[in-house]
Amino acid sequence: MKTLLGALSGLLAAALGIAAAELVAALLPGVTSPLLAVGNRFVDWTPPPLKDFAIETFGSADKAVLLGGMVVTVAVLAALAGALGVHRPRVAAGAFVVLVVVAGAATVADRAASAGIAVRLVPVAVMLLAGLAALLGLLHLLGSRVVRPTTRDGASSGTRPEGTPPEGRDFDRRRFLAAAAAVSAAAAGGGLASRAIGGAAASDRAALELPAASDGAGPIPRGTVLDVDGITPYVTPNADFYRVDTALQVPKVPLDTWSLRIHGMVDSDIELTFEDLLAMPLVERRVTMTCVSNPVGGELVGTATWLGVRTKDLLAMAGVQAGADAVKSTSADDMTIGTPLEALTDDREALIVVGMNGEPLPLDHGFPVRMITPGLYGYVGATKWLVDLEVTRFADFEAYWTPRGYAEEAPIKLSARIDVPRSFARVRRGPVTVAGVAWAQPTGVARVEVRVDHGDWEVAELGTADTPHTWRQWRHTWDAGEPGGHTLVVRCTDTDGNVQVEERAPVAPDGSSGWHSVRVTVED
Ligand SMILES: Nc1nc2c(c(=O)[nH]1)N[C@H]1C(S)=C(S)[C@@H](COP(=O)(O)O)O[C@H]1N2
Ligand SMILES: [Mo]
Repeated sequence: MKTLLGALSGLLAAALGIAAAELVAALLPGVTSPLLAVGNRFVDWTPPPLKDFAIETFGSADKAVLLGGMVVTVAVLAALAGALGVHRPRVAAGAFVVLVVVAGAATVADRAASAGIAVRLVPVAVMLLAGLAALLGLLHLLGSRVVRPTTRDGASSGTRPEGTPPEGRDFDRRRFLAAAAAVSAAAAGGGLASRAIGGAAASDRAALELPAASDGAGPIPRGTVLDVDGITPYVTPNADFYRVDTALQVPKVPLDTWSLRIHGMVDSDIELTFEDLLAMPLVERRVTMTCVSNPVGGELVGTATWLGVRTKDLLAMAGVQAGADAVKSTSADDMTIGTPLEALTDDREALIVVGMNGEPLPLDHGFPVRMITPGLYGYVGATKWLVDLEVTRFADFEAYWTPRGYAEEAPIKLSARIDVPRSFARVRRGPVTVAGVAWAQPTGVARVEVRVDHGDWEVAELGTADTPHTWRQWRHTWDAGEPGGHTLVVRCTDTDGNVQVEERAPVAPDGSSGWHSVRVTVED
């Protein structure tokens, strides 16, 4: 019984320590909470193959899985320490200090933190004091103080040390429970308060009304959207848009704290507020975006209507100097991304984006401001929570993903995907609709072909071309005759005549290649 209450004391002390640290971290600008800092270490140290596995297996839930695993680990360790602490409070305190030191090291090293070291350590100190006080206080109430380290023989032989009242009656149960309830309430209160503080960005977003574009995306052409059951929608709703980033907790950037610095190899440094940005000419463009981690046939791809300022207009304001070939962008959570200067200034119209499908950017997708660079994988051109653009040279810096096994420059490879029928579907004999999407930036999709088993390639029908930077829906009618298993394969060709290659490539270092296929069974 006492062991259980000791474990409970450990758990509650850890909860209070973490909640207090979260609250203090939320109040201090530029400071990462210890829990997130430890998580960020895991994210940064995860080898790319494991990261790709996590993205493929858990999708956008990868972060929840990591955080859940951390919470369970900390809970188990804290409960163990508390249980041990019933007889050995010093050991429990020591274990707690070790956990805090680990969290402290992660906090000091955190990439998302911008405050000075001393300030970064404030939440850690609070965690130590609050957690330790709760732990020792609760253990004290359990009556463990009468066990002195010198009476070890008594404890280890299983008999009670001299002077200890019998188990179960040796402590004031009411006082312990009252104290435990108080610690729980304080932990819950701290947790809720720290969440509420993060709400400023959300309420700014809710209240924000973006100006209209002076140069709109225009209506979607007639015939672009094909009427096929189960095909990917031409424009991806925000709620369904894939999400890939290293942020365990989405950076919450209130509008009045946001600014964009443009500096480096420029004639004059500039710093813009959100208002300054909105005062510039806004354009709206439909662009398909995808992730380098998207496997053949994968779902990490979407199309949205983006509203923003042309990146080249912003760079021109600062005046790019000769010799520069790259822009290093930095986010509020200190992600760094390197983009070829040319991709940001040529006629593909890279954007500094504020709106997505008629709304302010969702918090998950970079509120208040992100980059969208048509034709480049997200990790080299789509910085979310953007705060800094440095005009520079590739030779002079290394972006976050570069030492992690990904190419410095990565244009999107052309690709086609079969949406219907789904893999392992059972279909009836007769006409079967095969359909999906294909993308080939920067020139656009010219042709999509479908092959059944080892038959001839047959040309599919394409939705009307919208822009070279948006995908095209396609469909084909297959006359399914022979009952049994069949393999459907798709490939696309761009308007320059480049045909999608059959050769399989993994996602690292610069994106997957290979034809997507699905296996279906024709029923008798
Ligand atoms: N700050 C920040 N921006 C980021 C990332 C990130 O981890 N942090 N990931 C990039 C990657 S790998 C991709 S594919 C896109 C994904 O954008 P989305 O989540 O809006 O789809 O964001 C890019 N921008
Ligand atoms: Mo990505």
